[in-house]
Amino acid sequence: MKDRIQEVRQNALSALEEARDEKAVADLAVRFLGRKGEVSALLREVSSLPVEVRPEAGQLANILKKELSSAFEAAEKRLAEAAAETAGTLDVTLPGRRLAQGRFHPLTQVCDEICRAFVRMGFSVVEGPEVEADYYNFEALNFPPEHPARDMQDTFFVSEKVVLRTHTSPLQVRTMEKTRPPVRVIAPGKVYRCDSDITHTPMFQQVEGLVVDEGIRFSDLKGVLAAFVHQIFAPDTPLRFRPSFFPFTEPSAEVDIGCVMCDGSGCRVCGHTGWLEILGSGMVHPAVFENVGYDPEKYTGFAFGLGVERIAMLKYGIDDIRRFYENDARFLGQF
Ligand code: FA5
Repeated sequence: MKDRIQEVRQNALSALEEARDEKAVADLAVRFLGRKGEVSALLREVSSLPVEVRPEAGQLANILKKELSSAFEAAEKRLAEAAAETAGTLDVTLPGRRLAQGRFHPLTQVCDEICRAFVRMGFSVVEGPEVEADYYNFEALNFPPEHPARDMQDTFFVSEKVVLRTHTSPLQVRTMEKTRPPVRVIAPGKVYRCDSDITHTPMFQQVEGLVVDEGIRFSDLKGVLAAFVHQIFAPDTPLRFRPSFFPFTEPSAEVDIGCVMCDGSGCRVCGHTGWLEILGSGMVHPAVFENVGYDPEKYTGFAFGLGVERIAMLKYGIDDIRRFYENDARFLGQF
C-alpha cells in the first residue's frame, strides 16, 4: 500500500509540473482529488486493509491528500499570477492596426475646385443665409408675387414670407445692395427644393456668379464660362449656349457641355442628344438693377448658377445623385 501511495504522489506531482495553464491544473485536481479521483480510491482501499496496517496506511493517504491539495492550490495561484502579468504586456511582434483616415466629401472637393477656378479669374467669395426672405429669393429677382415663374422652383416655405432658399441667386441682390460696381463675386452654398429622383435631391449645392460693371457684354459671360468649363473638364470640351428663361436675366441661356460619357455620340445619360446641361445664366435684368439702386443705363452685368452635384456626377461618371448623400464610406472613400 505504501508503494501505491508513493506512486500516486509521484504521478500527481510530475503531471502538475507539466501543467501550463489553470485549466490543466483544474483537470488534474479532478483526476487526483475529485470524488472519483485516485486519492479517494486509495482512501477507500484503506478501509479494506487488515486492521493492523490500516492506521498507518490511513495516515499516509491523508498526508498525501493534504500535500496534493496544497500543491494544486500553489500551482493555480502561480499560473493565475503569470496570466495576469502577460495580459498587461505589449506584444511588439503583433501587426499594427490601420487607422481609418478621414477625407473631404467628394462634393466639398468639387465645390472647392469650382471656387478655385473662379478665384483664379479674379472672383471673390461671398455667402448668405439658407433661410431666406421671400423678397431676396423671389421678389427682388423679378418674380412678382403669385407669378407662374415661381413654379419653376418647388419651394419649402418656413412661413408666408420666409423660405428655404431655392437657389443662390439671392446673393446677387444681397451683394449689390452692399457694394457699388465693379462687382465680381461667386456665392457657393446649399439650396433646397421639393424634388427627389436620380438627378434631383431636396438639398443640393449651387455656385452663383455675378459680374457687374460698365460695358459688360454677353461675350464676357461666354468667355468666363468657357474658361471655367475647360479648367474643370478636358480643355477641348465643347460647350453651347441654349436660349432659356429666368425672370432675373435677359437674355437668358442654359449652358450644355458635350456629353463626357459618350463624347457627344449620344447615350442614356445625355438622353441621346450628345449634350448635358450644367448651368443657367444670362445678362442681369434691368429690373433687378433698379431693385438694388444701380442705374441700368450705366451698368450691365452677367450672372450664372451651376449645380455642384451635376458637375461632380459628370466629372466622376456617377449615374445617381443620391449616392452622394447615402453616407456609404465605401463610395465616399473612392474620391
Ligand atoms: C437656377 O437655380 C438659377 N438661379 C440659375 C441662374 C443663376 C440663372 C443666375 C441665371 C443667372 P436652375 O433651376 O436651372 O436655375 O438650377 C441651376 C442648376 O442647379 C441646374 O442646372 C442643376 O444642375 C441644379 N439643380 C436644380 N435642381 C436640382 C436638384 N433638385 N438637385 C440637384 N441639382 C439641381
